[in-house]
Amino acid sequence: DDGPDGDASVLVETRPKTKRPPLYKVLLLNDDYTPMEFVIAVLERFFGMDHAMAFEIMLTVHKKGVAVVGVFSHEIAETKVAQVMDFARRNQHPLQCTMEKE
Ligand code: TYC
Repeated sequence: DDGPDGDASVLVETRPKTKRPPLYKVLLLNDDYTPMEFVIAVLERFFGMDHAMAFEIMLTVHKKGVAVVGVFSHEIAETKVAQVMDFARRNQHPLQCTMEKE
């Protein structure tokens, strides 16, 4: 305590600070040219979705303009974005994939 003797032994926060790493949303963006089947293939190949889920998410992006396709650590999110961008470029589609902190 901090009595008249001047001993300022102050009790402080004892809760252990378990710092969790920040998570990142990976976003897929709509465009007018990438074929729907290609987007479905991307979601199956890089995000482990089955065909029905991939179709549903593709349609969401097509209708809304953007959708979150996964949430990952910074390193994994960066890898997913790079894989999608590289696959799209190699196939000459303008598909865009980005990430943002959650
Ligand atoms: N809008 C595209 C089309 O009509 C399909 C599409 C869906 C493209 C999702 C990109 O992220 C995307 N062919």
